[in-house]
Amino acid sequence: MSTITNAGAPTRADGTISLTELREQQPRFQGFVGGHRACVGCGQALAARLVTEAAGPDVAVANATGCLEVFSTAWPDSAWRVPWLHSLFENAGAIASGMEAAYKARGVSAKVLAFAGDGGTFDIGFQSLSGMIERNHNVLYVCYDNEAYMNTGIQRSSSTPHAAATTTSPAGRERLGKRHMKKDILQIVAAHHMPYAATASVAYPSDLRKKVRRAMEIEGTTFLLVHSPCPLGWRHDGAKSVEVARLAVTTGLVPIIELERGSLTGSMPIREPRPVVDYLRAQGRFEHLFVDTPAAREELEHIQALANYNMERYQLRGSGHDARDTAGADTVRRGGVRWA
Ligand SMILES: Cc1ncc(C[n+]2csc(CCOP(=O)(O)OP(=O)(O)O)c2C)c(N)n1
Ligand code: SF4
Repeated sequence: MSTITNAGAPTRADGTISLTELREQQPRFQGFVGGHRACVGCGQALAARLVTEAAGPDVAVANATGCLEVFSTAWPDSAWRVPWLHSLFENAGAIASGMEAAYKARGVSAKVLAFAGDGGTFDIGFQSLSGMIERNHNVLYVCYDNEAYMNTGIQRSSSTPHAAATTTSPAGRERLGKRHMKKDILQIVAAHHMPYAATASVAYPSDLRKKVRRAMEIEGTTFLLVHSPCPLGWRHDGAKSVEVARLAVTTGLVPIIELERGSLTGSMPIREPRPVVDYLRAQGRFEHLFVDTPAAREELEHIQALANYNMERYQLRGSGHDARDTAGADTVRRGGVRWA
């Protein structure tokens, strides 16, 4: 049996503890467990773990195809410890709607969660997502946003940020990465008059868990967009995923906000904003912007202007008295045990 050592948990005389024993001692429910095949440092794997942990056992998942499904369900293994159903790329919203209606008809009390990547949400599954929100099914829809179609080889999606290089928006002499802007999916779903739509990041796990719990309490459709680094597609070291995700927030490029019935009701303040180049330089998908040409300089200025716009629009600039702190007040807990 595989063993690991852990300074924070009870151990055997030889200093080891079996994984089964460790899991049994964990105070938190784990709906998504290890043994999957995600790349090292995959933000989606971390996000799925945090979301299911916060959601608890009384849920059922509809999962659109994409990296999350592929790396977690390779026959004969499954990383899921809750009822889980495959959906197509284009219909997680429709499948989740049907599951919720079936549970209701049978008098079963369980919350349905729909999981999809940005390709399955912003692009190909958008029609069924929109229908589900309009009908106000009692579903929490979580989009794991890694900003491209990663599972099929890093093709751009409408969530890919402006100027990022992907295999279908390469950087070259003609163009510096993706020409178009990232679609503002949060405002688009919020325009359906839905009760709750929010953003979160794997760099802020307590905030993410809190939002899952808040969304679960609401009757009707709720939406959570989780910014989830992909070391393979973003081209950064897998050990730096949380650092990169945090920079996305502290530069203002990924605002962490809550919208209720379309109105802004919450935002994570940024006490010490960082320049966007700190975030961009950390990733190979933006490396073409760091050459000394007028076009590259113009792109960098443009991206900084986008971050400044977010800071103003959502009033993200924080002060020393803010309760939450973007400099890392949250620490990642592993399965309820705080590791030394
Ligand atoms: C209608 C349809 N088009 C294309 C595909 C192939 N396909 C499967 S997953 C995928 C990309 C998924 O991207 P995303 O939803 O962003 O998830 P990620 O893999 O990045 O997590 C594609 C293109 C498909 N299965 N169905
Ligand atoms: S390609 Fe990206 S999203 Fe897919 S498993 Fe690897 S790190 Fe995760």
